[in-house]
Amino acid sequence: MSTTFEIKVPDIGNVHDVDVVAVEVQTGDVIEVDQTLITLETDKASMDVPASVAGTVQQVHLKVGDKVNEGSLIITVLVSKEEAATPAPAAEPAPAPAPVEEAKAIEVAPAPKPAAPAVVETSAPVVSKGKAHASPAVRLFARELGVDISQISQGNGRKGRILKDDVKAYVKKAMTEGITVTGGAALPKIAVPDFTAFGEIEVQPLSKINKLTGQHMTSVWLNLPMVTYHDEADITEMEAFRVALNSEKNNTVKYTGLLFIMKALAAAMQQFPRFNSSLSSDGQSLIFKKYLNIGIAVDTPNGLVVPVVRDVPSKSIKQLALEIGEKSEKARAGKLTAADMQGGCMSISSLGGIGGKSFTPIVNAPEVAILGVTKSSIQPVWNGKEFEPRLMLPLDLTYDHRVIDGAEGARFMEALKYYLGDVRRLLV
Ligand code: CAO
Repeated sequence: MSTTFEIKVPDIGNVHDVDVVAVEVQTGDVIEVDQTLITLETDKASMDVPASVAGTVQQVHLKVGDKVNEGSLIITVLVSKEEAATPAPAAEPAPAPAPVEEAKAIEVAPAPKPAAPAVVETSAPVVSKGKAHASPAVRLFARELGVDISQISQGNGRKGRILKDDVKAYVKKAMTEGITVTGGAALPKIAVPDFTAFGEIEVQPLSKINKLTGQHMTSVWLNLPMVTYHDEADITEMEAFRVALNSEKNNTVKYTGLLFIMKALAAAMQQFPRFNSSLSSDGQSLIFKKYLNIGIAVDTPNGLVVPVVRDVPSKSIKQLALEIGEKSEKARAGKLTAADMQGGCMSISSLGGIGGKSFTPIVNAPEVAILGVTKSSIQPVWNGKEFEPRLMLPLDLTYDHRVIDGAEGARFMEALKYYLGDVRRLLV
């Protein structure tokens, strides 16, 4: 005697239209509890959705490339009465499926695959308390994630057996709540008080861009040892040239300093190729890029986005002006595609149109450096005989100190100043 169950996409948090990147089962397969059915992927994480009942797959309702939401139907399973009576619990409490006449929806808890399992201490020796009750496959899985399985006190399998989902839930907790792990401590959370105790408040949800930028910035801040080097470039001649270009008869383009900065940056990156590299994911090698694209941070009503301008060395200042105009307009209209924001080699964050004397921009990893720009101003500069009024542009170079050392950072800045000091040098 059998009955039919539907397994649907569970609560996957506040994300929508999530990509299906793998479908692990097909019609006719005999599946077990905990077996991965599909893998979902968002910009930031991927997660396996496991089966919470054993049985025979009657129909698969999804394919790779589909976009799903909470409640999307994954598979229909034919479950024997015996199996249905003893379902394994999911990692988080899920209703045990009771056999009923009509198809019943079962929601299973997704188990996020950590993007950075390094949060869990891996270097400390694994000291087993000898109490963990888990299969060899689950132990291997835990070892791969650097989890000391003895730290998981109770599993959700039969008789407290530790399941893969328990390991995943442990890692999830370590990443989000900061479990203290052997030999080290994860970050403590910041306590948020009840502000209503002090006065009226209004809560506004963050935009998707705000949230993604926040996650990325936090991960960069925690992973990269960054140094910011400050200096000023004398752009008096560059400015005279820029103003002359803007006032030329029949000129239809707006030339801003940013365009010259992009060209000068590209020239300096060609001179110092480490600035156009990325560390490999195992941190054992440097990947040098033979192309040179520059990301430009653009301020939009929804948050910060970084469209990428490709092949900067081959483009004229005029072409760059048109492209920046078009890309920043697209950015502010929320119309940039993912492709528009990929492939950057180094980024520029220019606050010069607003103000500032200096700041410490955060590297847009896996890039290894970023250039910050604030507002130029006339400064008295000693020319050997007297103080001369010169237009000085403050520059802030943040770099990943694992890739670039201080002397190279300083030399890079000198090269940048050299090109900006007289933009004719860019032609040589
Ligand atoms: N010093 C003095 N004036 C400057 C300047 C500088 N460094 N940079 C720009 N300006 C001037 C421009 O010449 C222009 O003047 P006019 O209006 O008189 O012609 C004005 O400031 C506005 O420039 P702009 O911002 O329109 O153009 P841009 O090419 O300099 O910058 C863009 C384009 C897209 C980078 C910019 O509009 C922007 O969004 N900046 C914010 C980026 C940001 O948020 N960074 C922070 C990231 S970290 O959180």
